[in-house]
Amino acid sequence: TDAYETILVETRGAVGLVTLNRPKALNALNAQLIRELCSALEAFEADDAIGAMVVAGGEKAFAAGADVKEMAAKTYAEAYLQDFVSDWKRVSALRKPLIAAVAGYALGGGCELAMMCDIVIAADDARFGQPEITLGIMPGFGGTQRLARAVGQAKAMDLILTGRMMDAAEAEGSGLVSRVVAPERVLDEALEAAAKIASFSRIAALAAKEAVQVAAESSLTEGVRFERRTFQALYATEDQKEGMAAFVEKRKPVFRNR
Ligand code: CO8
Repeated sequence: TDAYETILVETRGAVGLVTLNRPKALNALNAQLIRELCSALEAFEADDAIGAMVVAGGEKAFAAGADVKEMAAKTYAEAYLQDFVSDWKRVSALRKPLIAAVAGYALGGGCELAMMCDIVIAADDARFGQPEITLGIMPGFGGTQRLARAVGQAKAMDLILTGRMMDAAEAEGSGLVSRVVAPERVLDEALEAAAKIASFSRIAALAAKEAVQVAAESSLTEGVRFERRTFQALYATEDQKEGMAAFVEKRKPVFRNR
């Protein structure tokens, strides 16, 4: 982890924290940062001591988008042959819960990164948008799809076609954001939520995340079927026995992730 140059990586108990750290460029997401972020998150994913992860930015920006200076000269042939931005699949493939702590700008790829997280905690000064159209392009890492699912077609079209930003209140009201807090609270709020998640049965947490994700990609009947089978499967875990025994015995459960 000492080798990372564009991110800071630390653990807080059972929570893995990655802080984007290119403040002079408002955390613009260049290829190195994307590589380092994916590696750090995958290392937490593989670490049995970690139950949930937080990705945070700085005070002024979560991330102001893909690095425009790095992308400016790219040709279609390069973009196609390098499968440009496909690295991002690694973030959405994570099975452990991932929380975004967003203060300041979350634009373009920064907004798309936030939308790849399972919970978005925003400071009341956060601003979200997909300004790609102002650069002669369009969102490239899921923005058209995830924003439309999160906030509906009417608002997604408005944001993507005009490039305007929305503030935290509008983002919360339209379903993009889970919670809005004061800027000085945003990181702690995210870390506390992650610590809470990490304190539960890991099997239950991963299964619940997976089931909610299925909702975006299936019919109601198929989704409910997946949920029911997954729910039933949890009765095969020791953690279910422990969680319910602890409730009945009025004590705290000790989950062992088995
Ligand atoms: N790329 C590269 N550098 C950036 C970026 C960016 N996206 N955003 C800000 N910076 C740099 C600025 O160039 C400036 O550097 P310098 O001091 O060397 O001139 C520094 O950060 C500070 O920025 P500003 O001086 O502009 O700060 P302001 O407070 O005046 O403005 C804004 C803040 C409004 C956020 C402004 O910086 C801005 O509009 N940034 C660009 C926002 C944008 O268009 N983002 C979308 C980028 S395209 C994209 O994300 C495509 C996604 C496709 C998928 C790929 C996923 C990674």
